[in-house]
Amino acid sequence: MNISPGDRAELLGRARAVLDANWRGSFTVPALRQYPYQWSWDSAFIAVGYSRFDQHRAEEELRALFAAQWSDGRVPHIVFHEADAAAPYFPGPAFWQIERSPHAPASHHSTGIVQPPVHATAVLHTYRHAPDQPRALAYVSELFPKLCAWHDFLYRERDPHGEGLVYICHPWESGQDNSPLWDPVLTRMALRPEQIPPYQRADTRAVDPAERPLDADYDCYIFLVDFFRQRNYDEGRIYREGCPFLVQDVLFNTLLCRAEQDMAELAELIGADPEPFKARAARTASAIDAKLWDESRRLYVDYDLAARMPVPVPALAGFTPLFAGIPDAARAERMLAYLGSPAFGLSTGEERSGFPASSYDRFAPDYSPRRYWRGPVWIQMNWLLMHGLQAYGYDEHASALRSAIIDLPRVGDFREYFNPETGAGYGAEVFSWTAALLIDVLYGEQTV
Ligand code: 9WN
Repeated sequence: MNISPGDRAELLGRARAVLDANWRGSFTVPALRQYPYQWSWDSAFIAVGYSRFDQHRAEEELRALFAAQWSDGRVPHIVFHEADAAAPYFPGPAFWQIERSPHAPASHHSTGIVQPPVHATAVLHTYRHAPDQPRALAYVSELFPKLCAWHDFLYRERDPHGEGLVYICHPWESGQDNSPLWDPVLTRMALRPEQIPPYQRADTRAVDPAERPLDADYDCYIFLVDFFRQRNYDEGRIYREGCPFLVQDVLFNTLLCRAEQDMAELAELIGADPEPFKARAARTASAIDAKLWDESRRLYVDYDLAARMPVPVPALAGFTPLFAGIPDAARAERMLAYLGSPAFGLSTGEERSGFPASSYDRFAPDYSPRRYWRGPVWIQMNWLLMHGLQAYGYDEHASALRSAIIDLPRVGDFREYFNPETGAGYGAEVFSWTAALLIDVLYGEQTV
């Protein structure tokens, strides 16, 4: 990577300042003005960044998140640690009403849904980079049973047919809120006004509405939260009583598979049996490969359990099984023919233009370079794919993604997501995982 030592030091300083601004003493908010609480998968990526230079914060980050774990093992997607947050957020604790569930902790306010399970992966990074290894090992021992309970929750409550694939029941659970992946499901919901509880959005106060989901999307998000709270967050009832959103998502299952692989490594570190984790990871990998692969489209696609049909949408997430080593070499080669094309801005050589990788095929009719998960580049997606491509030996493509992780904050600042054509930054400002993963990548370069 062509970055001078001076530029590297300056960029690292700016990235650390972002994390300092968002650090709340025991955890880090994604962005003070837009997301003033603790988010689950954000904290995992943030811990990966801290692992490079601050063992204490890396450990505290997930410790704070798991302090709000429910007694059934679920790790909530937001923990509302502070009653008086720095900015308004909707839906807050009063809307979620998690006290309706017997499993919710009395000690913390949180949401009742989940986000992708990147936590075991983050704990492994924290261990590997820790200067104080004995302390890191104690940390692994402390987190290990909590991670077990978390993954057990997913396999127990979200895999009704024992397929090795878990479902998500809300777009927010995917982390890719308004991805075109959900359009077929949300359209089918065809909500009537009286089904939607009254509410007021807070997310478009600080961010241009053109960069956020539509009101119609929010109606569906809020309807679903209401559906869950009416059923006291009872997973069995939510499934049996006709939840319209039940999706076996490629990204979520891939990250679970990788997390189980990483659990096997964590188990070995503390003298526990790694085999059950290896077996579960292998089962999930085979299920993803068998059920979610789309041969004609050359990527993996989600499966809509409620409608019993695949969701054939060309989202970038369909390539993430590379991160868990799921496709064989021949399949990976087929994927690369598509991923490495102008469709995702990841072509090499003369065809290259703009910044990889757009979150949605740039030639799809409803692609938008600006609207959230419908086209913009997201740093954590680049990071996942960078690792995946590297493991398969696609060094040139991996290196293009790494360059984008470094260049985008320089062009578009430490924003939440970026225009794939111009690099302009959008969404929340002073955004934590953009900084954390940049730090990880810059340190990685120093050590390879
Ligand atoms: C809802 C915090 C989160 C990320 C998600 C991203 C966005 C929230 C929102 O922000 O979602 O969870 O209000 O838009 O889509 O991936 O975890 O950074």
